[in-house]
Amino acid sequence: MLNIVLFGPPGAGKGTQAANLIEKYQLVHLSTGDILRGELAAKSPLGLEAKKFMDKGELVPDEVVIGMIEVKLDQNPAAKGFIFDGFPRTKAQAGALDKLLDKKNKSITIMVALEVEKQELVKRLMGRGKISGRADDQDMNVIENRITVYNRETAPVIDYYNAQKKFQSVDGMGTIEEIFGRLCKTIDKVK
Ligand code: B4P
Repeated sequence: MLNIVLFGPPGAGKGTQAANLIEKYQLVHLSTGDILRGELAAKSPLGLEAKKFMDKGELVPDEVVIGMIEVKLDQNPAAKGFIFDGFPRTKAQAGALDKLLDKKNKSITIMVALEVEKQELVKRLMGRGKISGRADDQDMNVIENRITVYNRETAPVIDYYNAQKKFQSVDGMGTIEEIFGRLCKTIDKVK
């Protein structure tokens, strides 16, 4: 089984690369951002609660996203593996994910972190904001806060996987194809 944590700051290309990786390795894509936006579009109680955090560029509470991931894991018992995109975003989420996987006799194979310069992140997010209509991509203050929250709460997740010798850094600057090539090379070494 191949279980990949695809990691990086907002706008690093996680969602973009996950779409290519699931096709190549036949994995199930679990994006907490996509799941939350789905709940938001459906105006579910969970979505309406999450909106308060997402609109400000803050993280949704750990217990909410951990519960969502458990449901999705249980919905895919025959999966060959998973790509966790945008999750875990805190050390508490990383610990909870290990516990969940352990219960099912599974584990994370590798954590790949896309490294992208801040100026490029802002450019990509503002670019997407113009076409997607995503509220959190259209306001410079919200984008700045997402990057600050990433540095404060999410970047420490690297230490968590480094301690398990599962962390790999990948250059996330360049074309989508170039970055995909680098990711595959890194993943193929541990597959
Ligand atoms: P996410 O949906 O995870 O969104 P994201 O961090 O903005 O990155 P995404 O992966 O979608 O974008 P990508 O880099 O592919 O999170 C949104 C919000 O949900 C969070 O702020 C938080 O509130 C909440 N949330 C989600 N998960 C959570 C969790 N686990 N815990 C708590 N809260 C959580 O792409 C960005 C743009 O760049 C795209 O337009 C793309 O086309 C472009 N791009 C990609 N690669 C490129 C390249 N190589 N060159 C040029 N452009 C490129």
